[in-house]
Amino acid sequence: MQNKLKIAIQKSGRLSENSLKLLKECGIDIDNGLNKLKTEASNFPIEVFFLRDDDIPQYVEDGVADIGVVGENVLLEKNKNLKLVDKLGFGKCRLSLAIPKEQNYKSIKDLNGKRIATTYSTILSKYLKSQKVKAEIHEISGSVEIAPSIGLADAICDLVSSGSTLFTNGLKEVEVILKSEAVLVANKKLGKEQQTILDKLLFRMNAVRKAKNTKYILLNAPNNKLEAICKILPGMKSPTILPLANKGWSSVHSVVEENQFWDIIEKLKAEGAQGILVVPIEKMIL
Ligand code: PRT
Ligand code: ZN
Repeated sequence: MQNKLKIAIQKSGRLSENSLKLLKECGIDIDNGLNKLKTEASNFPIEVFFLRDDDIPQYVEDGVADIGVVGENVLLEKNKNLKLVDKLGFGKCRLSLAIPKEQNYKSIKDLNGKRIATTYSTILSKYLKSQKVKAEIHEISGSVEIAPSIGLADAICDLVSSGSTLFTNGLKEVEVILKSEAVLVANKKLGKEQQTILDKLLFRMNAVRKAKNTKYILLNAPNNKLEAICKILPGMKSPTILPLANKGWSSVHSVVEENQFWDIIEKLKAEGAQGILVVPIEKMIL
């Protein structure tokens, strides 16, 4: 049997959909039938394990899975000996300290001697130590945001994305301890074959990412403006220029980066470009 790369992703939760999407965008067909714990891709040597996110670092460290997708927050909290391979750009959130909104807050020193409820006791205790604050950490396993209102704690340390959970529970965010997003982690001692498959996967992931940040652009320009227009459009090597049936005009094709996009369009228009078309790119191999 051919060796496979075993990847652990969250079974059901905030990272599940995007983790599967990531594989799909890399052209990997996964049958994720309901309640399956394990499945194989039909067209790529990969096996997928569906697990609770909290268990993924341990499974990857033990080599039960070769690689995994988890939030950086979970990775740091579990503190396992893993290799961080890539940041994935989804599942963005922050781990923050929050207190009841009516309370005054000047600095982290205000938490000296206070009780803080969290599910992130490892990260929190390191942070408090670095800030030279002595507080009592109450580790609980869920519904952290209600701890102050039921008298269990004076403050909480929890994940925040929109802030609406804090708001509805009468809390305000006072410190950001960590900014987090989903990451790809790997076992530190991958076998040779597994490493080769991982490299193939990373190559595909890069091609997808580059394409997302880039647009294909087509426009028509009078020939006497071509030089100025080509200077604005860098392209992968240089723009492609094709003559139009309409004499004295050409069609110019190139790729532009998303973050420079509007800037470039304005300059092109100013130089007399017309009929500008912008098309998404699916994959980009350099
Ligand atoms: O069952 P399993 O253990 O696998 O899942 P889980 O319930 O532990 O995790 P899940 O699915 O809630 O989150 C998985 C990962 O998503 C986390 O580890 C983070 O890396 C990331 N993530 C991104 C978030 C959030 N955003 C988020 N907003 N994880 C949790 N939240 C929660 C937060 O705990 C709080 O209760 O959402 C609430 C706050 O959201 P806002 O929008 O109201 O601020
Ligand atoms: Zn979890």
